[in-house]
Amino acid sequence: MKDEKKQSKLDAVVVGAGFSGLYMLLKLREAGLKTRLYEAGEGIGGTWYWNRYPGARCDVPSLQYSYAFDEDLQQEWNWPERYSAQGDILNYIQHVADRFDLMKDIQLSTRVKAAIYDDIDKKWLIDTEKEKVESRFCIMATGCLSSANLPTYTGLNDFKGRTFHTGNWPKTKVDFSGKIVGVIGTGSSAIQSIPEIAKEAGHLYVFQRTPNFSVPAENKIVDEALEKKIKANYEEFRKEWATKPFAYDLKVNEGKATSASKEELLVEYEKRWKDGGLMFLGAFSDLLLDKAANDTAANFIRGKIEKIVTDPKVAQMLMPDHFVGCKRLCADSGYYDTFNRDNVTLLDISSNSIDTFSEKGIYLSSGKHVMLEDVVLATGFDAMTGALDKINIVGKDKISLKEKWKEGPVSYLGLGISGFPNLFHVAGPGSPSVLTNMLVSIQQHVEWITDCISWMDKKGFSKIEASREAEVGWVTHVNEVADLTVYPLCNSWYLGANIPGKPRQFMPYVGGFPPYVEKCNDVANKDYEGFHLS
Ligand code: N01
Repeated sequence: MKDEKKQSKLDAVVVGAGFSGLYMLLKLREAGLKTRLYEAGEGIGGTWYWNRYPGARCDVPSLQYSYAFDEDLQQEWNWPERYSAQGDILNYIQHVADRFDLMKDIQLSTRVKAAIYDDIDKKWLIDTEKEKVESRFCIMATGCLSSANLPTYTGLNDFKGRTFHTGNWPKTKVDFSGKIVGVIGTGSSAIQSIPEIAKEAGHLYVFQRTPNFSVPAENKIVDEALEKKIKANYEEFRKEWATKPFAYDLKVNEGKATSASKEELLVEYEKRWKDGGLMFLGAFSDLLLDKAANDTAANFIRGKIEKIVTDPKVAQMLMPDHFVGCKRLCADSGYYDTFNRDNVTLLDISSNSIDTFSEKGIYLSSGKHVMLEDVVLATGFDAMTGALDKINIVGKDKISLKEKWKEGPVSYLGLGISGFPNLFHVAGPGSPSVLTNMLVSIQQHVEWITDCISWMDKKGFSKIEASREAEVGWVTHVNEVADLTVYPLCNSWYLGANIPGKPRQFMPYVGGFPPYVEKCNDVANKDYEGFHLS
């Protein structure tokens, strides 16, 4: 049958309309490339479009979690809160798209199904649901946490109540008033949504497999004096924040927990707990590097849980026994306190696991049936590689990316992949991405990619491809650095450990944002060392 799809020829295709894709579109357009962005969703915003669950908000301060590329934009925008709620971030993203007239080059509701490289004509053949496109470059801005992890419980489809995943939440408000609700999972999404759902629900059951460390977010309205101070010198502040390991103003104490006295530990942890947010991770310079140092932080948080939660058995169940930060530290608003409510019950599914769903709830392996009207799957994502796995990406040697990455993702700087010429990945595995302020990492990648393409055009190159040696060397380095920290010591999505059968490999680069930028700049200054150009 004749393929009736529209055919287009472009210089660049961008996949995904989150913060990465939108800025990528803007920069490539400015560089003179005929560019089009394809987005599966009905709207733009990526993470902030899909994650509309109650309580969803950012854990990086809003004045830093925003684009830095336009002085007028950063001056005119006013953030209402210290940590922005999902809706406010989505409004900002829409404002940016309107202000820079991006929508005209964005095609919504169009999933990219395949991208196949044609090595003879040096172009990507991209197949979307509606259109076939030929393009010199293909830029994957598909997000690190965009492919939902949906558990495959027996009987889930038979459940007659409503089922939601936090990462694919309905656009209209979900009313839990008086309902018997079950939340499965206790990661960041659960920890933000549980206190909100508990306020509405008739009864809330929390199904916990692994407890998580959380610190109070201490969200509040934006401090006007601070906003004024930052806006008076935004560029300088941004420059300074980019010199920090996490690419934002997370102040790391130079002192070590292992050489601090009990009193010093307590003073520092209390101060950080009171200030709120992920600043807690900077309490001591060895917190993420040394097990004994980390234990001091873990004990402090466990002590807080013991004080906040009135039922000692529940408090005990909520106490994690892993290292602080090796699963992403959560920032909450009243999470532990929620377990003091009469309408909230914590169920430990590590010892008494979910057996099957029934039409009216969940059977645990003990035989106990928990009656439910609504189920919220706060079960996270197939992180960093999941979104790419859904697209049939085939490189120059007819090998798919899924096949190439079957033992774990291998790429050069998280930007380019050997065997996949002219394909770039924004904030891919092997880059600092999820361990930093994403907005800063995204902008650095987008600008690096744009500079690279402009340089190629100037020099008359039509093809760029990471060398096998460069990507192997880089991934070895990424793993070596991770092994110096506590990060690989628990079962996190950073390692792919949350997805059955996914190879265990530490995916983000933990060496810090500044050294990573230095490496990227060095590669560019040496005429893209580690890449083959032709
Ligand atoms: O996902 P998660 P998330 N049966 O993977 C459990 C960012 N984020 O959506 O730990 C039962 O962290 C799983 O249990 P276990 C942030 O980077 C940021 O919460 O695997 N349980 C875990 O408890 C974050 O880290 C914010 O044993 C199952 C939970 O589900 C990342 O997104 C807010 C299960 C999943 O936790 C992901 O967070 C929200 C199963 N089959 C998200 N499968 C901010 O604050 C999984 N679980 C900015």
